[in-house]
Amino acid sequence: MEIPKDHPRYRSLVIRERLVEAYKQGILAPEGLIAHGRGESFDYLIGEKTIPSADKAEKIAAAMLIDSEDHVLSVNGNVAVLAGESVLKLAEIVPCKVEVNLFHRTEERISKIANLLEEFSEMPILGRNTTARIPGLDQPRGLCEEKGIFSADTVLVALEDGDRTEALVRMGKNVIAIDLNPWCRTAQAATLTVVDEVTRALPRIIAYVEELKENQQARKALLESNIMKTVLDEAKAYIRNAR
Ligand code: PTJ
Repeated sequence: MEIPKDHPRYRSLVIRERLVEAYKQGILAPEGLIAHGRGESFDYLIGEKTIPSADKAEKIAAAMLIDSEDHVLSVNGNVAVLAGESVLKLAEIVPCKVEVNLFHRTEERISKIANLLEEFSEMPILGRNTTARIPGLDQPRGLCEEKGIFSADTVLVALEDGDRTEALVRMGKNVIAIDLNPWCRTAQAATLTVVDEVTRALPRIIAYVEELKENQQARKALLESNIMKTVLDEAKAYIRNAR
């Protein structure tokens, strides 16, 4: 469908078309379209912009990623379609690994999503060779790579399912979540939650990685600030007071 450039909701409509197209190609799960609608409703409530608490969380996320030893960016269908290029850019500058890990897992979708991500970088994309399992997640979505999510100390997830986030935290990992709904289980369970839209959040985290990479003192101060949970409460308060 041709979307007129002067339509007041041009960007939103273009993104919807992209998601529908990805669904037709078997990259996006049908449930991904529903998930996107859930996200859009929360994005309306925060004014479709990065709120101050998200900005703080994005800066802490950058510091956490730089100072982790073994970090993985976990990618599902929605994240690949919406922000695949940003994921690879972040992975290259941190640097860290990228693994496809799906809720509605099929080998065909894993392969299609990995192929899509490979268009943005020459980095190896993990997720095809899953020999490990996240303890307590018996469904196929618990499968992961031994040298990827399974052994990581920090995992960044976006638009993620609560069970998997909780299981990763139980494994002792730092989980950085990007999710527009501060009340969802992922947001509650994650070590740090960025309440922002994924296509806004990732470029901002990239910019903070660039800013903080050579500034160990600033990173130390951020990581010792102990505001991981405060930023989530601030996002909830922002939405409560928004309308
Ligand atoms: O590709 P798969 O098979 O791994 O499946 C991925 C989906 C997204 C379908 C799966 O993880 C799922 O069903 O997710 P949920 O449970 O619907 O949760 C999605 C969460 O992401 C919700 O809390 C939404 O508010 C949030 N969300 C949706 N779109 C965005 C978002 N958060 C940030 N940016 C978005 N664009």
